[in-house]
Amino acid sequence: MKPKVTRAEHVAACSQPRDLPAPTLPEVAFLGRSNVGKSSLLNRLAGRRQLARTSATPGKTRLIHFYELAVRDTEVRFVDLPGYGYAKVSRSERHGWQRLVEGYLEDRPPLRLAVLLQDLRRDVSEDETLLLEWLAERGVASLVALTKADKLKPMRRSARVRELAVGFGRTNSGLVVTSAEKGLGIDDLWRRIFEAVS
Ligand SMILES: Nc1nc2c(ncn2[C@@H]2O[C@H](COP(=O)(O)OP(=O)(O)O)[C@@H](O)[C@H]2O)c(=O)[nH]1
Ligand SMILES: [Mg+2]
Repeated sequence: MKPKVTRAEHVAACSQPRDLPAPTLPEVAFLGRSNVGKSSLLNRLAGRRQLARTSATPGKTRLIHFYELAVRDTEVRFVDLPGYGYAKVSRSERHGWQRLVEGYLEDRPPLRLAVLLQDLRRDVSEDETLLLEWLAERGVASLVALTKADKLKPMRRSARVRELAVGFGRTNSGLVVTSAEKGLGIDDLWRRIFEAVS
């Protein structure tokens, strides 16, 4: 059954670790390469068209956005971390991203789960493997969400999912296949979010 989100609102946008809101609710963080489909997936999870803005200029903003959602008897914060791997960023911008994102991930008691998004047509790169290792070293539970599954036909898609499972060194329990466009995998993702926050 589709979980019904009864409340979804943007509560904060932060450009520096010291601006982070006081922790009040369990948090689930979303991260991935620019243009991976993060805003689209957040909107789909929330069942709102425009909660997170989908942008035509990826990588432009470097902010952490916090959203609050109420669903069933659970309240949770979704944390939208800025995308990485945008080709045109300078060294200092890259450094700024790292300071902000690591500053959040490193010291955030309410953080229950980090969801790493990966376009299922892309190969796993060092950006992803290092990030997942980094999270594991700090004891942050992680889940890989493959995005834009609708871009491949079913046969090709399953083959690709198997390849990426190997690439990430994960079984089905650490991986979820999604399409924000078609609504695929949304219930599955919610189920894992509930498991993580309750
Ligand atoms: N076909 C398809 N396109 C998608 C999907 N999710 C996102 N996109 C497209 O990918 C682009 C980037 O999406 P966006 O959500 O803004 O990515 P973000 O930069 O990671 O927040 C947009 O053109 C979206 O329409 C999906 O599930 N299927
Ligand atoms: Mg976005």
